[in-house]
Amino acid sequence: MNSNNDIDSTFPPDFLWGVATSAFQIEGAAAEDGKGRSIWDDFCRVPGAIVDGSNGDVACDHYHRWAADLDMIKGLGVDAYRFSISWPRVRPTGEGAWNEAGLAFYEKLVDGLIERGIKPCITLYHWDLPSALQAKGGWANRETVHRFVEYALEIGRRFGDRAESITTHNEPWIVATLGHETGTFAPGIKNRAMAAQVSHHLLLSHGLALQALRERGCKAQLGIVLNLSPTYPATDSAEDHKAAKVADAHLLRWYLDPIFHGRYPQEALDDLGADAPKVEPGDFALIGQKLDYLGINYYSRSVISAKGQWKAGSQGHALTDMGWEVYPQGLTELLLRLHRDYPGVPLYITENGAAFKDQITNGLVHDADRTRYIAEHIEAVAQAMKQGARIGGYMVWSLMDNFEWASGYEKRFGIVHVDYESQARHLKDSARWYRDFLKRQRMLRSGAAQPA
Ligand code: IFM
Repeated sequence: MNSNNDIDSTFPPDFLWGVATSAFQIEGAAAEDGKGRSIWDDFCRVPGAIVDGSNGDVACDHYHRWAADLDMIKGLGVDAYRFSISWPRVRPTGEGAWNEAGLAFYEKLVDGLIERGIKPCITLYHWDLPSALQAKGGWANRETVHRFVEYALEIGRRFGDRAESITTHNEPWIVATLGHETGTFAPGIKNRAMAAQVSHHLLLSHGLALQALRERGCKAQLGIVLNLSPTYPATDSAEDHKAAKVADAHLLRWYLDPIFHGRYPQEALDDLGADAPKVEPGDFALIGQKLDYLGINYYSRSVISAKGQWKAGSQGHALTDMGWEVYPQGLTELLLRLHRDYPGVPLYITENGAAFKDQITNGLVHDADRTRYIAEHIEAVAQAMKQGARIGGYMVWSLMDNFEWASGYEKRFGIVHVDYESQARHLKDSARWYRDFLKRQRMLRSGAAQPA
């Protein structure tokens, strides 16, 4: 890669390039057309839960602006759009009657994408559990697993023939750990044993949904998306190495090992002790359904110090506005490790991107840091592919600025700027770079251009 962020690798012709969003973060229309409440609607009302006191009531108003947003996506020249379905929009209480008006929105979205030549990649669960299910215990209640399977089957029945892929869960670690252990995300619970049980139920619901969708002949590719932040010891000391191994067992292997190897990692079980989840006979066989793909959300590495003394950026790496280190080589290393330890499944980068403080002037945003971040990570993917990893696609997080959970609207991840007052969208320089990069990739593939 040179200083203009030109990437000289040519990706395979069927490599899937995309942009990603999620329902709660962009849709708004929180109480429209019969939509039920979600745990995030509730969490946003908890004083102090969201940094800027905001909520998802309007967000990017995508529910009303979807057609123009799809035109914008088409203009970027991507192959695929990854979005999530709001469970309470299509089944307001998580059980009982389906909400046809809510389903009609996703019908329009899916058909609108296909009309524009863009592949719909659906995520079923991107964190917005119907509040009515939370009132019955939420993910800590094993019954929720069955409600999720019903939801997955209905979406599979309606969209499975048109969607490119259906992902069960986005980042179950966040749901379990931030939602139920640290309590910093919805539903705001602080209980380590419950968090471990929730993680098990999420995995079980994933496996059961995959099994049920396949039994019904669902045509879409089926998989799961994990946030995989590789862990590194802060120093060469034995304590830091040990702490990094335990952290890795909690964050990466906790979700990968049950799916691929039929067990939880012993290091994490030892650390959990009495807080380890209750696993019923046969659960691991259900969880271990074959994946058509594994989605990886990569943003940064985690550096682990046994004494908790490590400071992000102390080794000279730049930080994003989230305070996360820019560490593209971590992505290459992660992909090669996955290729080695969990072979046989195509890997997709389902999220990668960065929040930076943007300035908009006359509709222009010169987000050089974000452009460089994206280019460096695409290059990191290319490096992993050159060394043998099987990667099927890459998606930028995010299409546009949106509700960044507990950070509210203060952190901007979009390659498109959103003015939340007027809802005007403006392509940032990073979006223009991505669009031009994709154009060039198409030319390189067809032999009409020379590598940079
Ligand atoms: O905005 C989130 C997204 O919902 C899940 N992955 C990480 C992103 C950035 O924090």
